[in-house]
Amino acid sequence: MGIFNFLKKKKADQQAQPEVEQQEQKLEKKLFRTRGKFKEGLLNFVLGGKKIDAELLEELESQLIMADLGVSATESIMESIKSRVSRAELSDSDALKQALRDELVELIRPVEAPLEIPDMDSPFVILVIGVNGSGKTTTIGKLAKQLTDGGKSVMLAAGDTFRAAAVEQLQTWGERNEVPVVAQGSGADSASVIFDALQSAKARNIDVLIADTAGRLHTQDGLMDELQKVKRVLGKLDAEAPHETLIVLDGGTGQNALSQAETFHKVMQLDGMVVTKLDGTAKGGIVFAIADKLGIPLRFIGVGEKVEDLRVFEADEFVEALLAG
Ligand SMILES: Nc1nc2c(ncn2[C@@H]2O[C@H](COP(=O)(O)OP(=O)(O)OP(=O)(O)O)[C@@H](O)[C@H]2O)c(=O)[nH]1
Ligand SMILES: [Mg+2]
Repeated sequence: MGIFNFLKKKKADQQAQPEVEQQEQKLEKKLFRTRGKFKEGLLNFVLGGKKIDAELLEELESQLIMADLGVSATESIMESIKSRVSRAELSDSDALKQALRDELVELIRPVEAPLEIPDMDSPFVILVIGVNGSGKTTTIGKLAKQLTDGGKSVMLAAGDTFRAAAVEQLQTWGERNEVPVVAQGSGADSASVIFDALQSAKARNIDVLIADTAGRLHTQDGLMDELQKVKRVLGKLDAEAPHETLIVLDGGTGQNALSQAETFHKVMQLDGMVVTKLDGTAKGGIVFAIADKLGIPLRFIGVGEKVEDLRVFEADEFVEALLAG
């Protein structure tokens, strides 16, 4: 069983107990601001038993766009809702709300695919990429802690050699969680740091190596070249590595996050995504836009700065939390 399925199972086992119900509510709490933005207008205007007519549907459409869902995700939802209206399946606003909920879940269900870390002879390598400030290093720290708590041995590679502070930030996370960090001085070659780390992880029988990378270099092309080089060099030690190329996106940046993911995907072929800062003023709709456009597994969402604020993404739970109250 993959470690995150193990964590999910643990959660399911506990579900009957009231204390875990509180945990469930936590996501709602965490998404409190995002929910405000997302629901503002979206559901409120449907309240009050308004008749479902063309005007109301048009209003719904523009609210979805404003919530950051983007045009194509909005269109796919509206198409389905309109056809249900024309079949007279949605007679009142409650039915419309339920339909909206269902459509939202359906849109993101395909990207609900938790990270599975299989038992292997050599380390499972996670290469973490994304623009500066998106939350890469923080996400690595949280992930490292969750994995070690789940019984995996973890090593970190300080592949963001662009900023001296980046190495220190990763080392702090490492010390806090008693996880070894492989680093060279700032200005070192990122690919060579990560290569050394994989060699060392192999020698020490480490289960998971997580590599941090820079989010910004002097030029965007320079960054993409560097990331490709990291991938190439890792391939020399293990043809399958990196096993997971994981992009971290700041949910607060709206449609920018989508275009970043597209750019990185073209160059690096992403295996998974993390959307962070959904506890902030993000509108939340970006998760739907990304799911619709890219269809890449959304492994985790970040809803705060604590270790437990990195959560396995679950479509139902996410929509419930966004529309709660
Ligand atoms: N509220 C909130 N803050 C977050 C979350 N994830 C990351 N942050 C914060 O976002 C800021 C940037 O995070 P980093 O992890 O340093 O981002 P990075 O991608 O490593 O940035 P660079 O190293 O500059 O490329 C930090 O202050 C984090 O604490 C989240 O889910 N919620
Ligand atoms: Mg960083």
